[in-house]
Amino acid sequence: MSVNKDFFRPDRQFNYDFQSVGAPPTGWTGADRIPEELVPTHCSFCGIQCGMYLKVADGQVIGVEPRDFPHNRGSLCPKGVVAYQQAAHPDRLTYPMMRRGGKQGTLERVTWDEALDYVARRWREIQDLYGRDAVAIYSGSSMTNEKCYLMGKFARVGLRTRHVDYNGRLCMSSAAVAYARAFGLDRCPVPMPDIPLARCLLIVGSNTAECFPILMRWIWQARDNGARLIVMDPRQTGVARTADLWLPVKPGTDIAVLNAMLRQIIHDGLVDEDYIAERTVGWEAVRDAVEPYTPDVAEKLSGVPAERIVAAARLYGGASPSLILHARGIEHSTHGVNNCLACINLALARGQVGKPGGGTTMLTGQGNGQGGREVGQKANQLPGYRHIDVPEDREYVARVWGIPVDELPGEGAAATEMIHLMAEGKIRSCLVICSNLMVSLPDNAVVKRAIQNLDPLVVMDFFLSETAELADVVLPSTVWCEDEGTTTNLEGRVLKINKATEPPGEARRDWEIICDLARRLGREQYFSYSSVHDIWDELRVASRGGVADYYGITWEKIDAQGGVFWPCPDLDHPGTPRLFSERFAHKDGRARFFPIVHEPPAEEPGGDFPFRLTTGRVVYHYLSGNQTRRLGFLNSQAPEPWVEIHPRAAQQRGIQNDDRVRVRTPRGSMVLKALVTESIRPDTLFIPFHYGHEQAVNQLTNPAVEPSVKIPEYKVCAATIERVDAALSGSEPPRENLTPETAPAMFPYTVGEIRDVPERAGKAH
Ligand SMILES: Nc1nc2c(c(=O)[nH]1)N[C@H]1C(S)=C(S)[C@@H](COP(=O)(O)OP(=O)(O)OC[C@H]3O[C@@H](n4cnc5c(=O)[nH]c(N)nc54)[C@H](O)[C@@H]3O)O[C@H]1N2
Ligand SMILES: Nc1nc2c(c(=O)[nH]1)N[C@H]1C(S)=C(S)[C@@H](COP(=O)(O)OP(=O)(O)OC[C@H]3O[C@@H](n4cnc5c(=O)[nH]c(N)nc54)[C@H](O)[C@@H]3O)O[C@H]1N2
Ligand code: SF4
Ligand SMILES: [Mo]
Repeated sequence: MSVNKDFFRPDRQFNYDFQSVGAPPTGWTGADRIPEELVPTHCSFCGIQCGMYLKVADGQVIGVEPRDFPHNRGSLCPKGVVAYQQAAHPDRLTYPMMRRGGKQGTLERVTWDEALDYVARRWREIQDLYGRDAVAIYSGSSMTNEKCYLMGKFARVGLRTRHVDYNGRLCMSSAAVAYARAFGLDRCPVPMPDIPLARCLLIVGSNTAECFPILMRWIWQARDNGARLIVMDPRQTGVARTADLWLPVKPGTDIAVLNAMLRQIIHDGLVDEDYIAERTVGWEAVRDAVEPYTPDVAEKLSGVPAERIVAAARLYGGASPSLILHARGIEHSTHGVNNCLACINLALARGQVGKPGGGTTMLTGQGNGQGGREVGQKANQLPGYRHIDVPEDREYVARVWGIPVDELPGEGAAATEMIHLMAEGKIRSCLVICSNLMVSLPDNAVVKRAIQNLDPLVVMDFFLSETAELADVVLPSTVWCEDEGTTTNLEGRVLKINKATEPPGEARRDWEIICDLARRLGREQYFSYSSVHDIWDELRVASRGGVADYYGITWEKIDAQGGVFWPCPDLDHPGTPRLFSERFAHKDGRARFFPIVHEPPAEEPGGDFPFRLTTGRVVYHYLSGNQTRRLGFLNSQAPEPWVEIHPRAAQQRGIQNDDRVRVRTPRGSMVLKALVTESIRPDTLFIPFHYGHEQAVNQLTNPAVEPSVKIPEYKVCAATIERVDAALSGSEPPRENLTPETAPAMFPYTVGEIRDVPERAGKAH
């Protein structure tokens, strides 16, 4: 397999003619057509949300053109260039399906009436027998704000269940909570064009070049201006190869390094005492907490050479403005919140947060990862980042929705906990929208058994995902360019997605399907929207006065300004690109320090499992791969998963490049190709997670979660690797034979309150 790393080079010129980027889908007829219309919109994939024009002829999207938008300045990455090929793809689901003959039966074509009547009837039966909370919604953030908002409202008002959560739980819920705790507000504080102002960039746990290719242009610009670059990652990723300093950390041990850096900065006299005194609370405890982390102690814990830690502290501590960019490498951890808080401690001690080009930022992953977590589809949240347990928040939203406040359910289970409740039979039916949890949740054998307990499992998707394959009812919906609405990108910039074409066959828009289900549940009066704009206007009002206030954002303003940053509390307000320049969002205006100590990952290597297995992404695929594995060019570049292993480790085990190997963890095993590379620590293995069935790395991952926000520890578990011929001759321990009854025991957590509430204004988030 060849992974063409040149694709994310900033100087590469993309040719937007699709013929240069691989074969179009079968049946394609658009190659020689002249576009009649250019529809301005944004990419369907990552959190950058690059601006693009879709070329339309005869009502079909036939290509893409650059669009000069403030944050992507006309560029697209390889995924953005072919995103449009999803629309006319022959694999599109074009009619509803239901499983006949029980769980072993097949999915067969039905009419919309049959499918929706059945679902509504079953939901009524289940709720009558087992209570309202026996039906759940598992939602996603690759959808517009309007749809994410609707899913939260549909759960609470349509189904009146408390169980609604979404895939952001798996993504960066730990970072969101860290920001809410430290700053009182969860949003990236800096707009992308501020990045070149930084004199030093510290990238912690992000493969930025492959996951946010277009952000790299801002990083190169900072580098051209002389900024220093430090990258902390167990792998020498594309961006690490260009860094001044690479910190090759053992997966799961970043706190040791971050604390040692802060200790060094203190000893070097580089803390900003005035800033600490005027703008923060809690410094003394942090100063004391980091003192034991000498460079030698940190080296022992993290594997990063002590002198590199000192060098990093001096590079970072000697520059201003300095910006820390962090992502899932530290957030997918059983101490993910603390990892982020350790980054924040560094930036606050240096007086950076609130400075143009300074501070910390999380790199939000999904297309609408930011908006999806503030419009009310989280288990404990109402629109506007309001909290479902705060009486005045409940009253406000109940009033907007026109329901008595005591009808509004309380907090539900986190997405990871829902699996537990399904296995226990407490959740009996679930609507999965915009998620492919058979690929994305950890330890997926347990997930499979849990969701097979559901009757019915209802999946709304536009391609038959690995999860939809197991569904009892499949509802065909639309790809992003068949509908309109807004997304909020990783900067907090609200953008407008426009419709370029109509849904194929009988496929229907998600919001129309949801409103139709609400009608069948007898809740029509609360879902009588005639357009997406109606939903947007209600969302604006529902968010009004909340932390994430969208009230002043209109579609017209988005067009006129090139996006609008929230908070934007009234119609004359221009929006807020930079946060915290004067004050933080806590009541007293100050940021919070939190003393953080190193904790090991939930599962450490040892005995039969000597390696640390970590997982993540490659530039060519998006998340569970259900979309990108169907796009010819992208799939041709990375058609199957591989495991990265260091030459020294490979030699010890007699493994050569391209050998087939078996990787095993306490939960399962998989066979795949070895990629022998010096760019990974010798004690670490890496597998991309974009593949399904026997190619899914989530057969192996640890379902342990962060105790307060329940994000899984995707980034480290214990593993072993052997050549397949060696593996076959050895005896492999049999996997425990799980039944739905024994499955819950596999989840080392109990269902409880999600403790992501900062102290501000009682429970304001
Ligand atoms: N091409 C592509 N782009 C994407 C996506 C995609 O699927 N494909 N998904 C989008 C989404 S939803 C997200 S969340 C983002 C994710 O964006 P990133 O977080 O940048 O991507 P990941 O590959 O998950 O992990 C980042 C890095 O963390 C490293 N890492 C592993 N363990 C540790 C550790 O313990 N400490 C440190 N410091 N680093 C560690 C891995 O080696 C990896 O290089 O990307 C977004 N963009
Ligand atoms: N091992 C491992 N596992 C991981 C991660 C990791 O790094 N390692 N990363 C985690 C992260 S950060 C994330 S964000 C999750 C993502 O996990 P998922 O959310 O499960 O993955 P997606 O591929 O985004 O799934 C979205 C599904 O919804 C469909 N879809 C897209 N848009 C729409 C829409 O508008 N409407 C409808 N109805 N359907 C739509 C797509 O076709 C796809 O099948 O995976 C997590 N899992
Ligand atoms: S960087 Fe993200 S938003 Fe931009 S084209 Fe690539 S996938 Fe799409
Ligand atoms: Mo994500």
